Amino acid sequence: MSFSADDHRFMARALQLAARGLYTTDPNPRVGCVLVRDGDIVGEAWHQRAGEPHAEPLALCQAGARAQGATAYVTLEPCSHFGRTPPCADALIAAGVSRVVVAMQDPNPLVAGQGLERLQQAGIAVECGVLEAQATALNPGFIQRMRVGRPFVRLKLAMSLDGRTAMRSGESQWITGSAARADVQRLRARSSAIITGIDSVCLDDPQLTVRDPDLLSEGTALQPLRVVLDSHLRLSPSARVLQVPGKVLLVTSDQVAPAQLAELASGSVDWLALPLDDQGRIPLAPVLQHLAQSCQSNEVLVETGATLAGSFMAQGLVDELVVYMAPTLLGSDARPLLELPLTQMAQQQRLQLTDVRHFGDDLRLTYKPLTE
Ligand code: AOF
Ligand code: ZN
Repeated sequence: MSFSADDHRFMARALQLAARGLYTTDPNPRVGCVLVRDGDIVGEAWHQRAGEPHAEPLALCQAGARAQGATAYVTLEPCSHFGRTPPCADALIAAGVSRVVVAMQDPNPLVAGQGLERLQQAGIAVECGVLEAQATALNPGFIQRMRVGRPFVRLKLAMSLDGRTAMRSGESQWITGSAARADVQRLRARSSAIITGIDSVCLDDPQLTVRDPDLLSEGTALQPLRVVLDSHLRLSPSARVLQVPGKVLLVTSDQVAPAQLAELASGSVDWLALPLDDQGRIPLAPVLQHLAQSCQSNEVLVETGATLAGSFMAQGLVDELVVYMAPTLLGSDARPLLELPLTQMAQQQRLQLTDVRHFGDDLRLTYKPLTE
């Protein structure tokens, strides 16, 4: 299907609007909508929060009677189901739009093509696929959760020019500068959950919250669920992850007795007990499955040390690797980027470089791990 320059232009605008929901729509996708009549935008909106109206009814409300005969540009197929809100496909039909252009189908099995079908049956011209790659990139977590029942996993690491992440003692604060750390705040804010390991918690006592005043001043950024992998429940009741407001999920071995949790338990701490794998470690795939299925987690950020980070990578569970490289040398005694037990060139993990930027004096390198 070929799309006109106007189709591209108006869908680009709808994508720009959708991106305004980057930090707020969770667990819903980020969606934008533009209504155009006779070449003029007569309504435009984006979905802001789950439970609140979707992008289409907001744009229709702005357009009023001018929606009659208009073209609707939507970054995701309009929904056809009664969720927390009524079907958007019905709202578009009722408003009398004559054409609907969407960037991509909704992977939600409750919709999955049925929204487009309903519009077509009502006699509306429907086209799908304009700027599809950009629309997909906006919601990697929602799409992966709907398609395969797993969140999109982003592994974030900070290293020196010589590829080191911490001193032998474990000391690692700070390698990167303030601009890179502000960028990490944005990665946290767009994530549904942050996973870390008990060793990192013991060593750095992180809060793992969004604290950037720019993100909080809008009053909109949601705090991610903080997930601590702690097989033998070594977490101290005074750890900062437990002191700051927000939800924590503790993942332990199923051999940990519920009574052991009593000291840590509060309304904001949930517990997931799993049988350990044959190497005595928490199995990572079931943790991710739990996050997708029980917590509706779309994007998950892994912020942890070289050992757990290496396990995520070795098990093929990383969808995106984000490495901040600081202009410093930590020396050959310092810890490596990742613990990966490789011995032959044939075992190397190839990556595709997808983005490079700098934040202050630090470089941010984004990679997609390649599978053979
Ligand atoms: C749209 N437009 O702006 C969004 C859509 O519980 P609800 O009612 O908010 O429905 C959530 C589902 O609706 C979500 O899983 C996804 O399939 C779709 N999101 N659809 O037509 C929107 N945000
Ligand atoms: Zn909808």
